[in-house]
Amino acid sequence: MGTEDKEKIDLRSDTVTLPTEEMLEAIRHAPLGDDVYREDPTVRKLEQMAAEKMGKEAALLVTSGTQANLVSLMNNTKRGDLVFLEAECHIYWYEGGGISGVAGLLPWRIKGHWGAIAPEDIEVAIRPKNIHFPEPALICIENTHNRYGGTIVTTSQLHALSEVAKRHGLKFYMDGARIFNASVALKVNVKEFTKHVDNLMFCLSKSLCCPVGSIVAGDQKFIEKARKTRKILGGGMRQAGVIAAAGIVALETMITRLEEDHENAKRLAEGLAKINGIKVDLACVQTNMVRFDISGLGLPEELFVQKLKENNVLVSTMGKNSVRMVTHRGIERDHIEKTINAVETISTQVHPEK
Ligand code: TLP
Repeated sequence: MGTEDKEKIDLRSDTVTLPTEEMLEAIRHAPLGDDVYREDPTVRKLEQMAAEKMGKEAALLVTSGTQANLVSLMNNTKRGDLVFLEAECHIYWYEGGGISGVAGLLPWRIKGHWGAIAPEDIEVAIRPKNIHFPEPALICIENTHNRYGGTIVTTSQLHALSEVAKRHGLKFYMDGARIFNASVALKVNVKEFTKHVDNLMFCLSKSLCCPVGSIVAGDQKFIEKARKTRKILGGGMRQAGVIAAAGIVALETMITRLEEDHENAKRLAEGLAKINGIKVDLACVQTNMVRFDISGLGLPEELFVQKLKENNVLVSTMGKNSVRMVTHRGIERDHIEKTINAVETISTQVHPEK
């Protein structure tokens, strides 16, 4: 949670997490060098650890999840190519249109079920070679899926999509910003997810609590090219060991605790589901997010957010009548109960008769 006000329950995102004491200590003592010259030993160590964890040949530290996606999009394609992605994905919704504006790609959105695109829907979208058509190059999947409320694309769904990609000579990429949440929730090694994709990214700066940073992982050639692309995009960093040091601690200590966040999200969702005017699909609550519908309250979402803020609970909206709460380190059971009570109070204010 933010430092400025300890009373606030900040459920807007897991990006608000602060580094742990151990991370700050590691940053203080990290051996450093110029990483553009590849002379930062701490960055090298993190990249090697990350590659091993992901079961890929190599990895690259980048500044953010958005930069990781952009570098990967550019690396897997050439300008003018077509990219298949799920209709609600982060790349399309929240990355400033970089997929087209910077990478020069044509996004082809396919509506999925809770973030998983049906392989047959991609098959239908792929057209035969023809002088009129843009060249299809890449399939992107997001795991866990943000706008569906942290839902998991399972390993068998990934396998089926990878078969389509192979059959049509397409690359397969995963925005795995929260892939460790999926791995912990399903109790399967993260490599069971990553083995199906050619390359991927994950974020250090979300529920793993690092202050900055994401990782791109793939084969040697891909990562070599990504290093150049990152430089072009202004992401070549110098003594980046100060970032990597926290990343190493995150990979060593912050993964298994995600289970707590998932339990808290479940408890939160169950509590919210009982409140008059709130609709939650409990089956969607699979990791550390709760997305719910407030249309039954008859309040515009901005007003609902404002009222919660007055009760010291910060949340974010995901569109009309839709609200998102994200659990993370620093959110305890007590905060969950207080949040449920705050929503209940709002509901009683707008529906006093019930
Ligand atoms: N998501 C943020 C906001 O941008 C919405 C959040 O609070 O959830 N992929 C996925 C699936 C993401 O959820 C995010 C961030 C990113 C990429 C981008 O990461 P950053 O913020 O590091 O650029």
